[in-house]
Amino acid sequence: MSRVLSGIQASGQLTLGNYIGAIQNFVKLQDTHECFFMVVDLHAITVPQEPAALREQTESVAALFIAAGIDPAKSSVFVQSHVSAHAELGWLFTTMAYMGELERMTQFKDKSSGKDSIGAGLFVYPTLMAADILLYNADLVPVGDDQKQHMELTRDLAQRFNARFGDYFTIPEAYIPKVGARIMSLDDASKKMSKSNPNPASYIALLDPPDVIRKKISRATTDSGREVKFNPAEKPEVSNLMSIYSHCAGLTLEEIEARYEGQGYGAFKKDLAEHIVATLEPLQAKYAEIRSSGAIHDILKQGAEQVSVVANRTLRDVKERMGFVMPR
Ligand code: AQP
Repeated sequence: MSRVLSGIQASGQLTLGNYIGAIQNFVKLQDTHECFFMVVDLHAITVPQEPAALREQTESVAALFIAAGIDPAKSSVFVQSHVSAHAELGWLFTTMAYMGELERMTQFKDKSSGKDSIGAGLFVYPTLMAADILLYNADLVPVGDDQKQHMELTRDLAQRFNARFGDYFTIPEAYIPKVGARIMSLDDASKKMSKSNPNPASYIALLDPPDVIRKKISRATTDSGREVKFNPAEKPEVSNLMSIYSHCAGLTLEEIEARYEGQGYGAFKKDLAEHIVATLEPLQAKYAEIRSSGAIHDILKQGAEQVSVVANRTLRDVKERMGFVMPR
């Protein structure tokens, strides 16, 4: 059975973008693959995090995984920092990566642009991500479109290691959904919807109450036209809302166009908000149950124990191949 590894940063409240672009696919893949899903906290601190917020976000992401349908009996769910091999292999890959290739990463350029002081962690983020994936010799990595470049670097680092130290790593493939791989901001369709965007009106958080969702959708930017048509080049805002609609209502884009022909944006937005509310309500109810039961700690402990066996074996093999003296 081929192996899947993916994760989500504990860097804020999860958004509908994380759900459509990532979590929904995680849930599907667990029936056909051996799955490892992690809450990524070591990456989250590449931008400053308040300790209390980091703690809360980490538990919240883990509980949302379970609430969305990831089943700990089928998949291993764990926190990145609970498995110290991630940080250690990350360092080994940092020594093998070139400054030039890290400088080319668009996520680094986006997140560092306009900042006076840029954390070194943000720069070496992709080498830690490569370690996350290669520690488990994952075959498939479900990610949104924005992670394509990091995936290419992971493949390059795996090949570089194999060429220098002998064939060891599986070269992983990115698994990018055809629709929904990039859900855009509600206030600016040129930017992807992001949980760390300081403007909460730019995203739908998975835990937003129904009235907040309705308000955010009613205020979402559209254009001066009135046609509900899917045309990302000319109507990026409406097309983005249509992608969200399609995911939440289970309708094709053509069906949505037909349904709102000649009706303008008002009715479309009103229905869209209700479809989002209906999609998130069961997830929110399950989330509240999981949080109040405290079960998440046991799930994470069990997950870390399961994956550590694989991770520690990989780290030992890698260090031996690189020439480290192993303790006897
Ligand atoms: N807008 C999006 N549309 C589709 N997929 C998305 N993903 C994120 N945003 C969208 C996918 O969610 C997974 C987890 O992402 P992450 O938290 O590890 O990092 P990210 O891609 O940087 O996500 P955010 O929400 O934008 O986080 P911040 O704001 O902290 O940087 C990935 O598979 C990603 O593709």
